[in-house]
Amino acid sequence: MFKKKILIGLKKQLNKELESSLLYLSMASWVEYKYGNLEGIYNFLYDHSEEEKKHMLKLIKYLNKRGAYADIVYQFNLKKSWNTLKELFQKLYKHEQKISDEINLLVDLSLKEKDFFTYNFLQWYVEEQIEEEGLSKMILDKINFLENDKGGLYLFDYDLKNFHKKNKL
Ligand code: OFO
Repeated sequence: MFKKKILIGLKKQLNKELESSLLYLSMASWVEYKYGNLEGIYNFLYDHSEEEKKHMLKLIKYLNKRGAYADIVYQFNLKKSWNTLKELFQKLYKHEQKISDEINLLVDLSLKEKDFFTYNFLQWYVEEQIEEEGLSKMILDKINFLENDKGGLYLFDYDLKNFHKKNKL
């Protein structure tokens, strides 16, 4: 049985993960439409959208298993276009930082409420956010480094394609 504050927090996080999945999906579609030749970048974003869905499913299963119905609320105000690839990846990095803050708050709450099952469950998300933030920062740093270098962008796209194959996101 969850305490009320924990239940609200976990359900909110579940919907944040769904929002993340849709944000990556929206970005993937935009990049594919605008830059059809940058398949490394848009496939990375499509695949990451699936990854976020897995984060959401983990929460759904945890809630349902412990007797709380994991209902889905999907009323998101998603951005649909960006001015540049750089702006898109800046937004993505900010988004991941925001998710990290939310996970931290949830961990803090689980300790305050002495819900050690949830504290333990959330450790997976803590680890994951270190990777997620690091990855989005690494991509943004590379994009910043490239500026308007088209040849560099081509190589970056290739890089991301291979990175993806290696990490099987
Ligand atoms: Fe679910 O980790 Fe990114 O947002």
